[in-house]
Amino acid sequence: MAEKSRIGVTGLAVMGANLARNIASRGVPVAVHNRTYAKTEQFMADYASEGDFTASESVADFVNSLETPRKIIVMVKAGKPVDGVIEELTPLLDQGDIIIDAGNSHFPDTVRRTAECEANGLRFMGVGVSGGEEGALLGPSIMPGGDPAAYEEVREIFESIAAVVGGTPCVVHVGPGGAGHYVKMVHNGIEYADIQLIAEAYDLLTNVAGLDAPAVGKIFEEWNTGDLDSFLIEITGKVLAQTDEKTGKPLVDVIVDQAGQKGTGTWTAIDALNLGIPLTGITEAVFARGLSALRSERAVAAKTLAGPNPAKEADDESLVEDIRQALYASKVVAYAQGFAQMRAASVENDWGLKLGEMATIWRGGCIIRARFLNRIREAYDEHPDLDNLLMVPYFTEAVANAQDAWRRVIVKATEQGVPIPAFSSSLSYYDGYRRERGPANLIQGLRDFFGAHTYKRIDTEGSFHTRWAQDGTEVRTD
Ligand code: NBP
Repeated sequence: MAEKSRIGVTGLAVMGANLARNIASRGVPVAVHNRTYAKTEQFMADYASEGDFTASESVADFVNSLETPRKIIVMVKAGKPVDGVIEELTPLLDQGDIIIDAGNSHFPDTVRRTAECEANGLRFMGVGVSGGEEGALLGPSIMPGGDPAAYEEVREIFESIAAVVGGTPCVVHVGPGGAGHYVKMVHNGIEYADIQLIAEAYDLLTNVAGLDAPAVGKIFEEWNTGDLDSFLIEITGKVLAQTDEKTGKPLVDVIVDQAGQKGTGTWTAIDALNLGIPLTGITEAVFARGLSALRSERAVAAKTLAGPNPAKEADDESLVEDIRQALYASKVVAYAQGFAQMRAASVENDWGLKLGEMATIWRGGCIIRARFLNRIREAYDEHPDLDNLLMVPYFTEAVANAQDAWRRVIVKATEQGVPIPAFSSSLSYYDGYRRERGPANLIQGLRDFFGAHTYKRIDTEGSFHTRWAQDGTEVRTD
């Protein structure tokens, strides 16, 4: 009888195939399966020589080809397909077997699936995997959630396939239940904010500083040598440097300005709204993609709605440096918000997330990998219960140093009619957060006027209502 495989992968599209190859490349025997058998056959034709793979056509044979307790990575399209695969696997599995959903599942689904599997005597793990197809093959950032004992059984394999930064693998058990997919969701949300901020900087460098795409590309290349050093800044330089073969123009200039999305940014924003956490950067990034999608409406509005008619300015070195600083400060705010959201979710769900570890495992393999995550890790190492990243000296100073430039850029963009929703909402968040007294006193007054929602006083304990439309007297309501 053939030797049993240590782990199985079902779902051999680009992510599953590359993950299976990555695992096999570490000398681990891997069982592979895909709903459509032709894909499994193709996989074996292309990669069988790379490692010890056992391919099966039926789910039953796949399950039987695994040593027990079985460990099965499900890498299929998120949503109903994951439930379908679990339903198919469940009657074929034994008590204690482990189903690992490594796709981009929505965390409430993971919470539900964990309970359903537990009721059937199975262990379930929701695992975030970032890094796209190249990451899956060469070393992703992995965010495993679920039963810690189940994680111990796959830890060695996960640590061997993850990206490594400074000798530390980019994987750690994140927390129970839906914690892994939650952290992956916020990772993707931060990715939205990062990309939107980069797009705003590109817009300003193009439409305010008057530079062409290759020149902007060189600026990003230069920025990638400093505080902004990150995968996304690096590939921005490369994308802007690309020439279109057909027209000879910069390729970005012939790409339609409509951004797609798969929904993880929206999930992050909705969850922040549910938690009551201000998450302006990520949410504005989602809205900006929505606005970009209204291409035909924008074409009409461009001819109808008045703007300030921006005059292009010549390349101005101080403007370029101002934009760099505005980008950095806005990025600090976006991360501060994303980490505050994870903290709130951890408290709400009792996940015990260690935020410094999240920064650690995002330093390599994933799309938002960046030098700057080292600073975030250090901040949480020193202050594990930090309310807000802006409050540690490194970030307090970084934003204080950048704020004049940040404000100048926002004034200039606004004067010239260039939209900068993520830059400006990040500054408004910063200004709002650093204010001891804001204007919500008036909001409370209005709410009390029209709805008797009551208010609190700065000088006395208790709740009060004023009979605004009657005799104007104040009554205590508690
Ligand atoms: P896709 O998300 O395109 O899914 C294709 C796979 O799902 C195929 O193996 C397909 O089998 C299988 N599948 C479907 Br569709 N419906 C099924 C069903 N009812 N039962 C069983 N299998 C079913 O693949 P992907 O791009 O490799 O992504 C896999 C997961 O990883 C997704 O959750 C994705 O969001 C996540 N992810 C992707 C990336 C990326 O860069 N692409 C990065 C990080 C995470 P078939 O061959 O029979 O149709």
